Parts: sequence; structure tokens; C-alpha cells
Amino acid sequence: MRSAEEELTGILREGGVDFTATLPCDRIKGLLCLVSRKFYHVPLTREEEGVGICAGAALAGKRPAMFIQNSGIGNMINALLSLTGFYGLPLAVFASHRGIYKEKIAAQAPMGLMLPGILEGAGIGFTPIDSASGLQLVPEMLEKVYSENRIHVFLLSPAIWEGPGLETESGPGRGEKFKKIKNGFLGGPESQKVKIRTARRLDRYEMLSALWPATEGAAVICNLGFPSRELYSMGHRPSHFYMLGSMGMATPIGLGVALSKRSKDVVVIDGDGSLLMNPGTLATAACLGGRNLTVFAVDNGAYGSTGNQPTFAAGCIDLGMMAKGFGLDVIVAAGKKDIVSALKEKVKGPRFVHALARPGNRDVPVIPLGPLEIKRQFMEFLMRG
Ligand SMILES: Cc1ncc(C[n+]2csc(CCOP(=O)(O)OP(=O)(O)O)c2C)c(N)n1
Repeated sequence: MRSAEEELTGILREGGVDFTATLPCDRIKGLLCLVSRKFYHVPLTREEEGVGICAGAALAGKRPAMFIQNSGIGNMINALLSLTGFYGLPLAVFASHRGIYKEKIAAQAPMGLMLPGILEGAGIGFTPIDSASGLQLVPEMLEKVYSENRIHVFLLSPAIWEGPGLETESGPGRGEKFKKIKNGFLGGPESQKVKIRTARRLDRYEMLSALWPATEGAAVICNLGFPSRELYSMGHRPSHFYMLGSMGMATPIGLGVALSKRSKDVVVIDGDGSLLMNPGTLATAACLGGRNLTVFAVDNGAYGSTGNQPTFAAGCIDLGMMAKGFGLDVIVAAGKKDIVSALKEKVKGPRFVHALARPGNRDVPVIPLGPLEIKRQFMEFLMRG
């Protein structure tokens, strides 16, 4: 029996889709894996970017489709309206519809629940698909997308992938790549030197367990998903601000705290996927931030929290060089000792610790604290110092 993922990719093939762009969500990782294997495929750093890339592809006569999490639509709306819609270009968007069905992450609820209203308000057509049998709604609408140059969003409930007899693939979509990449640098001579000294030895959990004691007294802003869950599992402190959603916002939040509270050391635990979604924030941090700000970038070369799909940091981007280019003081760390000394090293301005990690998540539960409780404790901590 064909899995729902195979059925949908078959429909796409018959509908003439020949250009795809993706940004991972944990609940469609099986679909993403098939799409990346069966179609011309562009992995994105930010959903909004996908709207531009797909507009370019459509101008060149392609039939583009995007595969994303519904939260990503939040950062696509302007481009969808003022580019795709305004120029009358076709785009099919397949978005995992989070927050509505067997959802463990409460932060998914606001976007998930509001999305139909947001799309309606924006005048963007959408079709909710609540089960595998609902996939039969796709072909007719897909045909209209390309024949009438429309934007259409298919909201894919997680229930689609769990029907009886359906097989969902899991795990990294293009995991093979990790086996070939030992360190992740392809750069010039300076990178090559770093490469010899620093293989990706520790996983994120091991890195955070070295960071935990070293951040006592500092305000810590932690990236969403497994990074926050792992940090919480090591021992909660009121000084920890765990992000429960809003990918790409860890460094901006940390910068805001650091600018407003110069007396406090602020450590942001960010990720390569999240930094690549919002790299401009490093320019703002470099130009405005002070010595009290550290961006600890756990570069595991992957979107770890959604199934370890590779990011461009896995093979073609050197995040440390990128941060250096923005003017940050960059320290490369790969072992536990480097991590501790990186936080102590004297720097002139904001510090960027390029922490080279292996992909991998620990099986730790979701954080039991709600957003208002996290905020209350964190604000009290900041008020004290
Ligand atoms: C706008 C948006 N797109 C996609 C997601 C799904 N998502 C949640 S965590 C995550 C991976 C983050 O990767 P990275 O910052 O490298 O951290 P890691 O989990 O690897 O430590 C993704 C893609 C999201 N929450 N929001």
C-alpha cells in the first residue's frame, strides 16, 4: 500500500510540479525526504526567501511548490502579496498545520489557530486537508494554481500521515550527507587550519552541559526546540529564557536584553539553522552590541529539532567567518574546555562562539513551564541585578 507521502508526491508529479523549495517541520519530515529525492529541490534558509526563489522559477516557466511549517507563512505574507500575487505568478504552498491536532508544543497554537483567518484576511486561497483521503482535493486545485496563476495554500494536518497501513519515513531527509562531512568547512586557507584543530566532536547536549556551569549569573536566551528542552533538563534557572517558538529570534531577544541591561552578561544559545534564517541580526549585534553579549552558536550543520535535515552550514557556509565578516569577535570551540575558555576570553565587542557540534538530540520532555511563567521568572532575575 502506498503511503500518504507517496500518494501526495505522485499527485504533484502528475500535476506537473517541477521545482520545489523546503524548510523543515518535524511533522512532515517523511514528506520532505521524498520531495527532496524525487523533485528538483532547493533547501531554504527562510520561508520568505522561498517565495522569491519560486517567483523566479515561475518567471522561467517552472511549476513551483513549497513545503514548510505553517509558522513560516507568517514570514511570507508580504512577499506573497506584493510579489507572487501582484505579478500574477503561480505558487502551491504545502504547509504542515500545527497547533490543531495532537500538538505537544503549546507555542504552535497561536499561528495554527489564527492561520485560516490570516489567509482569509490576506485574500489567499487555502484548503485544509484533515486526513489521507483528503489528499484527493489536491489535484483540481493544483491544476488551477498553474493554469490560472494563483497562490494556494494546502494546510496539511498531521493526521494525514498516521492512517492505518500508511508508512511514514522518518529521520534525516538527506542524512547521507552527514557521513561525508567531517567538519563542515569548505573555505580557504584559514578555514583549513581551523578544520584540523576542530572536528565536530560533541553533540549539542554535551556542549550545553559544559556551558551550563559557565553561565551562572548570566541571562541566557535559548533557541527553540531541543536546545531549550535539553538546557531545561540540565537544571532550570530563573535566568533562562526558553524560546518556545519564533525561530530566528534568539539573538535579537538577547541583543535587546544586552542593550537594555548593560550590567548583565547575556549569553544567547542559537543554532545554525536559526542564524541562517535571520543573519542580518548579527550585523545589528556587531554594530550596536557591547561586550556583555555572547552569541553561542551551536553549529551542528542541521535543523536538529525537526529531524536533522542538513543546513548550508553542514557543507558550504562557515558561520564563524560569516560572523567575523559582520565584525564580531569570533572564537571557535569544539571541546568542553574550549567552550568554557571561550566565555572567559577577553574581547572588545560582542562575542560569537562558533561551537562546532555533531547533530543529535536527547530524548528529553517538553518544558513544563508556560510562556508567562518563563517571562515572570526571567524579568525578576533581570530586575535583581
Ligand atoms: C518560521 C519557522 N519555520 C520552521 C520552523 C520549524 N523549526 C523549529 S526548530 C527548527 C530547527 C532549528 O534549527 P537550528 O537553529 O539549527 O537548531 P538545532 O535544533 O539544530 O539546534 C525548525 C526548522 C519554525 N519553528 N518556524
